[in-house]
Amino acid sequence: MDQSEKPVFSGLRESVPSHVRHAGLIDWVNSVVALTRPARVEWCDGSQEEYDRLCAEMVAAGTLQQLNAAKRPDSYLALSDPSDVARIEDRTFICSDREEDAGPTNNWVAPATMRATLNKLFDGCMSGRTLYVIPFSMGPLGSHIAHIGVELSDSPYVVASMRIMTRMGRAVYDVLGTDGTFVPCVHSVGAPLAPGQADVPWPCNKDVKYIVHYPESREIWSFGSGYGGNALLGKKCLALRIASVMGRDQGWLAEHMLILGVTSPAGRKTYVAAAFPSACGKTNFSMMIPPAGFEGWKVTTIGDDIAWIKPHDDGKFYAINPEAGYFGVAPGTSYESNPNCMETIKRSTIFTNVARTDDGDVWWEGMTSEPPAHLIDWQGNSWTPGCGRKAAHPNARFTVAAMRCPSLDPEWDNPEGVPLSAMIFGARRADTVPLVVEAPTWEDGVYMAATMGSETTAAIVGEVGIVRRDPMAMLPFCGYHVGDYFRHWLAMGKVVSQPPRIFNVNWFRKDENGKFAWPGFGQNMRVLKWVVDRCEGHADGVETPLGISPRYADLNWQGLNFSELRFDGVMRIEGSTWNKELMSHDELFKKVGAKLPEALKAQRKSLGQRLAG
Ligand code: SAT
Ligand code: MN
Repeated sequence: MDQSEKPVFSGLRESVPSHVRHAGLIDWVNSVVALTRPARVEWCDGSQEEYDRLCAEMVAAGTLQQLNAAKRPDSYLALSDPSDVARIEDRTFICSDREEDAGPTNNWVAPATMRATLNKLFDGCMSGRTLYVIPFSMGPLGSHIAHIGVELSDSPYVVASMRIMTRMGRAVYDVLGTDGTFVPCVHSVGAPLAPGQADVPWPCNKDVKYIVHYPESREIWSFGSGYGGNALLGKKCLALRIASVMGRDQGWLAEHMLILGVTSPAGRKTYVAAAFPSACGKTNFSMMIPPAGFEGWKVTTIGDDIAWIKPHDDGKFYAINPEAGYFGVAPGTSYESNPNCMETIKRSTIFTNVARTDDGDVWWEGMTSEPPAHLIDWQGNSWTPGCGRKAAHPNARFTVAAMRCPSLDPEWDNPEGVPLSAMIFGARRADTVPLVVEAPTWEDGVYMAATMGSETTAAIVGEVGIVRRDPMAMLPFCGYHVGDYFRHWLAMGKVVSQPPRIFNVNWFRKDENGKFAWPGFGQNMRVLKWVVDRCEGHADGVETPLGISPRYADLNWQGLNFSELRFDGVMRIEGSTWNKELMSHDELFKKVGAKLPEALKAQRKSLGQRLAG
């Protein structure tokens, strides 16, 4: 395009609302507008009116379909481009000044090189579109624990989703004042519109995608994708990758963890955080309803994906959920697996890539045992049972406000957070890893978490079912060198006098017929109760080479027919699989290289001896 033809946006300074008084922010918005050259700029206020108007505009554009208001009030369905359905780890970059600060588990490009690449891509990339200015807070607005971000995006779907997932809107500017700190986040779907060019329902760039973080200047730039963690930059990009770097520098932890509260029949409350890789049941676990046999027990939800964990004066770690909504996996969610979630998403929800029923509601695999006789699938095609295709994409999602969750913990919004008694690390493993083990010490626990392996899921673009090491379930989310991250974890255990106990679980072990050997979902309460009782000092266990485990008699089996034989099956530690497992720990440690802490090398040695002995 000839320079003279470029539609230059003018008069932005005049269009800045009077409540935006932050000169640095205005200058930055101006510079991004000059670079990306949108047709319009909209300063979002986060109001219901704005949300409703944007949704109506998206319905008119074909991006959203309004669902049947009687069946699913105030709810919408978005069908993404088939090339834009999940996080793209191989296009995610940590551009620290020094390569060694990104480490062996991150993609690294020198910041100057990356800036040159992105400058070309962002040049004019918003033409024909609206640039939305989205102010948001991760964590309660104005709380000392929260961090503010401002996302500039050319996607109205991102605006609507950010309003659900974060504290988004005008009040953020009051907190920012004239010179407050914010994380600048720039997002474009990477699909400029030429004059007169018709838009598509889900604009994205099929060929070029970049999710870029500059940890030193704490900036995020995302190009080409409109989906989930690629585009809602407060979530994985800010609250995990950038926040993990802040945590390293400031002495706290940003983790891929749900947070839940367990109340005993006697009214004692224990808070637990649990890390699992994407699409391994964090939302289900965080909203669990205790099964028969656990009368009087209650589980309440603080968060389903991210925890910011800080040392507190009383010698404990306190955790907050920086988010305000859930971007959860729909397939498999049902009144059997997660009734609280089904209630949460009954209304006011944006569904992405699920199937649509003939009466304008939604459906996905596992929602009901019998599929409807006819559906429109996630690609917009007619679908019947037995047609051989999945109706919903396996990574189909719902986006819904936390406020809608019936099990929401009254403390979920408390800026002080909740005191953690336990941390659980879990992964998806068909074999090798037993149902539950407690680490005898913090260091043992850090080793266990650091060496965790999990089968890949549809939450990431790539092959599903491959076991890979996923330290602390943070492999795709740690914004710095994984060796420094392990060191930070080891050090954090010494910062407080009562660090949480650390447990390792595996809900996904399979039996000799290839079926899940553990019933999972609400039955996980049996394990959770043992965890909580261990924290309280009144549950027994036995020492195994991996740590402390319950015997059959140490768990409450009331209300479930699960024999001791089957229990032994899910608890078994087999020499042959553990030899392989240790080799894969060694591979990870080799990859971590010179920054691997000595304490973890010592742990590896002693684990080898215990398993051999
Ligand atoms: O797409 S997201 O990154 O937000 C979901 C996930 O992978 O956990
Ligand atoms: Mn996640």
